[in-house]
Amino acid sequence: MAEYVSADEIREMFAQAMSLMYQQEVPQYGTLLDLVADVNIGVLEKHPMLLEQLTNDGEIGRLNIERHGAIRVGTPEELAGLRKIFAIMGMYPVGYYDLSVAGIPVHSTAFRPTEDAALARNPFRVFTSLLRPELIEDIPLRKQALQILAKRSIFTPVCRELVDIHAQQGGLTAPQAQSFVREALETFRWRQQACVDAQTYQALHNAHRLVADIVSFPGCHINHLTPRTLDIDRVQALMPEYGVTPKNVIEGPPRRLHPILLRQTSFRALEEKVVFAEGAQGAHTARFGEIEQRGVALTPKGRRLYDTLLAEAGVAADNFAHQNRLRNAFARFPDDETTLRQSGLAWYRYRLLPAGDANRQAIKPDDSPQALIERGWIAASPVTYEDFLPVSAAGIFQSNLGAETQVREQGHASQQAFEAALGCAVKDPFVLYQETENRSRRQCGLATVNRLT
Ligand code: OOG
Ligand code: NI
Repeated sequence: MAEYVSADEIREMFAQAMSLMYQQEVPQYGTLLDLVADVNIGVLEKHPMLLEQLTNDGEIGRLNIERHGAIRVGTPEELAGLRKIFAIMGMYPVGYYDLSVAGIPVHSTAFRPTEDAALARNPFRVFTSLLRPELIEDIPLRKQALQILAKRSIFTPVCRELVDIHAQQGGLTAPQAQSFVREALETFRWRQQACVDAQTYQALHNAHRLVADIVSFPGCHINHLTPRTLDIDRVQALMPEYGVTPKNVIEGPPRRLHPILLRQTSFRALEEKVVFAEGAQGAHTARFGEIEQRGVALTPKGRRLYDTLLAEAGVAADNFAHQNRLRNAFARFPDDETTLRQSGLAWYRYRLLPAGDANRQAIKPDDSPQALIERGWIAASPVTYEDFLPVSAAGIFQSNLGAETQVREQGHASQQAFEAALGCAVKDPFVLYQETENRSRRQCGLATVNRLT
C-alpha cells in the first residue's frame, strides 16, 4: 500500500510555498516579515520567561510563520472547489461572517484546522469571501459580472485531477502532494493580465472596488498574508521606519495583561501594474500585508461583553486616541485569569499536574477546578482564539479600499445561501472551543460545561 502524506504536512508545504510566492510578488511583505522578526526577538530578549514558555510549548520554531491569508471568490462553484482543496490540507470552514453590514458586498468563512493536534502543528487559515452579486445595484452590470465569472476557471486541470485522485485513493503520495501544492498555488497567484477591458474594469470599480478585484482577473490572487507578532503596538509604531504605511488603527481589543481574541493591523495595499484585455495599461490596488496577535478565545458570554464594549468605544481617527478609548471602555472586562475563568468569560484547557495524577481517584466530577488549581493538582491554560472578528475584518477590508468607499444599502446576512454555495454547513467556532475545554476536563476527571447560551 502506498504511503500518503498527512493533511497537516500538505498544509505546511502549501503555507510555505504561498509565503515564498507572496514575498516575491509583494516585496513590502518581505519587509514586514523582517520587522515582525526583529520585534519578536526584541520582546523575547526582554522577557526571558516568555522565551522559556514558548520554547517549552514547542512554539519557538514556528513563531515567525504565517498564521493566515485571505482570498475572495466570485461564484458558488469556485467556493465549493476551494472547500475540496482546503479539505486535502486539513482545513474546514469555520464560522460565518457577514461583511455586508459594513457595506462590503461579500460574506465569508475561514478555512482552518479544527483539531488540537493539527492547530498545534500548523494553524494556517484562509479567510475566504464570496461575492454577493445581488448587492451590485446596477442590474446590467451585475449580469455582465456574472457572465465574466462564468467563463473563467480558477483551478488548473492538474489540480482538479489531483482532487479527484485524492477522493478515489483517500490520500496523496509524496510526488502527488508536491504536484498538488504547486498546482493549487496557481489559483492564488497574481496575474497582471486582466480578463476585462479598461472600461469594464472602471464600471466594476465604480460599483465597488472589491467587485473589480474579484471579477477582473483570471484567478483569485491571495490578497494578504499575516504573520504573528508578540507586540503588535510596537510593529504598528515601527512600520513607517521600515518604509511601510500602516492603516490608521489597530483593530480589535486593547493591549491587556491577558490578551483576548485577536488584534490586527495592516499596511496599505500597493499599486500593481495591470494589462487590460484590449492591451491598455493600468493599475490595481488590492494586495497588502497584515500582522496579528492572538489571545484567549471567549465564550458567548465573553463575546457579548466584548461586542458591547467595542461598540461603546467607537472609532477614533488615529491609533493613539483609538487605543485610549478602547482602554477606557475595556476597563470593565476583567483582566486576571482567575476571574476570566471563574466567571465563564473565556475558554481554558485543564491538565493534571503530577500531584493531581497521583490523586486521580480523589477528584470528583463536581470538584471546583479553582480549588484543584490552588491545591496544585491541575493547571489551566488559555485556549487560543483561532477565528476572526467581523468588525475587525471590515476595518481591514476598508483600509485597503481607500477613503472613497461608500457604505450603501446593505444585504441581510445569509448564512443559508453561503452554505448552499459552499456545499456544506460551516462549523460553529463556539462549539469547537467548548469541545476543547470539555475534552480537557474529562481527562482530569472533571464534569463538562455547557456555555453555549
Ligand atoms: C479579508 C479581510 C479580513 C482579517 O484578517 O480579518 C481578514 C480580505 O480583505 O479579503 O483577512
Ligand atoms: Ni487578514
